[in-house]
Amino acid sequence: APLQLEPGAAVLRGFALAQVQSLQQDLQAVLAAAPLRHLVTPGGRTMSVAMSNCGALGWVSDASGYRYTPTDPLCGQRWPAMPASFRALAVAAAARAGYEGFAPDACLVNRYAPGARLSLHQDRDERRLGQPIVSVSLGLPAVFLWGGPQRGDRTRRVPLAHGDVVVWGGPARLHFHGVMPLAEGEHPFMGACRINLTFRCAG
Ligand code: MD5
Ligand code: FE
Repeated sequence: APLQLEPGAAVLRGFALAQVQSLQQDLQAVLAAAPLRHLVTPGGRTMSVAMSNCGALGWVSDASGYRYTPTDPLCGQRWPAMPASFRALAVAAAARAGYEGFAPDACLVNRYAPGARLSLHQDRDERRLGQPIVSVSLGLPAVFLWGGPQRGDRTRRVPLAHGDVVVWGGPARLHFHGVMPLAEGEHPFMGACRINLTFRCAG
C-alpha cells in the first residue's frame, strides 16, 4: 500500500520509474511547443523555478496575478495537449491512492536548476478543490517542505527522488508547502535538474 504521510497525502515511491523513458520523450515535445520560462509574481519577483504547461489549461503568473489560461501568453496558441503517457500515469497514481476517475485538465511543468526553490504557498487557483493534485518527480532529488493549513504551522521535510509520485488530496490539499533550494548534482537520466509534473483539475 502507498505510504500515507497523513490523511489525504500518499507517497508512491518509484511509481513512475517504469515510464520515465516515455515521459522524458513526451516532455521534450511539450517543451519544444511551450518553452520553459521564469514567471514573475504579482509582487514583481522573478521565480527561480522555470515553468511551462500542457493540457487544456495552464497556470501562469504575472503582474496582474495568478490564474489558469487556455493559451500560452508567449505565443497566444493553446497549450500543447497533455500526452497520453502523462495522463495515464497521473490517473493510475490517483487510483492507487483511492481517487478513482481522476480527470486532470492541467499539467504544470516545473524545472528546478541547482539553487532554484519554491517558497511556502497553497495551491488554491483550481476550481475543483475536492480533486487531488498528483505530483511526479524526475531527475535530481529534492527536499519537499510540507506544512499545515496555516502558513505558520511547523513544516516537515520530505525527500523526493526520481520516479516518486505524491497524491495530495482530502485534508492535505490546501496545506502550505514548498521546495528547498535544489542541491548541485548531475542525474544520469535528466542531467543537472529536477522536473516536477503536477496534474490538476483546474477548470
Ligand atoms: C514541486 N510543486 O515539487 C511541487 C509539487 C506547485 C508545487 O508545489 O505548486 O507547482 S506539488 C505539491 C503539493 C500540491 C498540493 C498540496 C500539497 C503539495 N500539500 O498539501 O503539501 O514542484
Ligand atoms: Fe504547490
